[in-house]
Amino acid sequence: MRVFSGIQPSGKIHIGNYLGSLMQWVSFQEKNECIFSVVDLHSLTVPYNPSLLEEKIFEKVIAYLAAGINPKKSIIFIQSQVKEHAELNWLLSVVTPVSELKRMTQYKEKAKKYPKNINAGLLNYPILMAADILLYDTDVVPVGEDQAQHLEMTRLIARNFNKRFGNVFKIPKAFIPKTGEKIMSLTEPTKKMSKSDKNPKSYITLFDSPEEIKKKIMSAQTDSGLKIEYNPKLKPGISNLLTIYSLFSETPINRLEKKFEGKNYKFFKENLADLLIEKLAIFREEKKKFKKDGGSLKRILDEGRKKAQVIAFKKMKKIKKSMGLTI
Ligand code: AQP
Repeated sequence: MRVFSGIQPSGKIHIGNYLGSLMQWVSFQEKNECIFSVVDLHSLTVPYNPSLLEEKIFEKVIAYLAAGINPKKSIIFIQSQVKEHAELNWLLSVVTPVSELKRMTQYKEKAKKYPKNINAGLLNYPILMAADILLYDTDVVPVGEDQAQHLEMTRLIARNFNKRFGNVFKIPKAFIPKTGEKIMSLTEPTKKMSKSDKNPKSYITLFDSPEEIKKKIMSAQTDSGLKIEYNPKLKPGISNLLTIYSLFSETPINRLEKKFEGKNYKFFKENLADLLIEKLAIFREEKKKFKKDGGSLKRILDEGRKKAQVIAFKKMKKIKKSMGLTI
């Protein structure tokens, strides 16, 4: 199977991105042909600082490598360096209904969040995402739950295109994990943990220092109860922390409930902070390593770009031909 996924460099990569998406990539890598991109063109749709963008892009690549993505097995590349993504975005736009784009939850939420920046890119985001996926004849796309709607849109665009121009695209499937598909904010546990949240206490980044991790976990919002139990409706805060604990420790939630029976929230949070400090150490170490050796990061990306370009160029020819364009 061919697997494709990406993360946008819109902010600091957090444990939600890791548990919902990046961690799945590592398991897919064992038996599949995988392509992982830093989808930088997507991040241009919200306000950003151009002088900080490159650093954010490199940080995502370091996170991929530290998580266990092996550049000898999988392709790692930066989206904007393979021009076919932007080109296909345009071609797919002619089979994409505007009415469907306007229905997208992410578009509505981001338009509300940035009322002075409701740009066409924000509306067209799902078309570019479809281009990313369809360009590589992708079978499976591992993503968190928030991207399920966009994946459906990709499938719709592919079907529309195939109906009009012949059987050009594979119809990809989303892979959404059963647990960790939606990690919630630490400060407002009924809201998704998000990179672009203005409050840095709402998320734990993969590169946070031990002190930051401890502070954020200890101040995470919980209810006034005493019992450490999983009940997302009544106890969203503690349930979210249990989910995070369970995934990082590879322990089922019911075993954790037993383990922490009779213990208070403070004790549980201290344990969780220690666990995260230990599990995220690899990200801090790799970042330090690559700071000293930026050249090897560039080499990995160069190789990835070349491999992605070969696949994208070949596919583009086929797509353009099917549309009657001169190639
Ligand atoms: N809270 C989350 N829980 C589980 N999975 C999540 N993902 C995002 N948030 C959570 C998954 O992470 C991958 C990368 O996301 P993205 O960079 O494409 O952007 P996003 O989905 O919009 O994620 P953010 O963190 O909320 O970023 P901003 O704030 O910039 O919009 C995706 O697979 C996503 O599902």
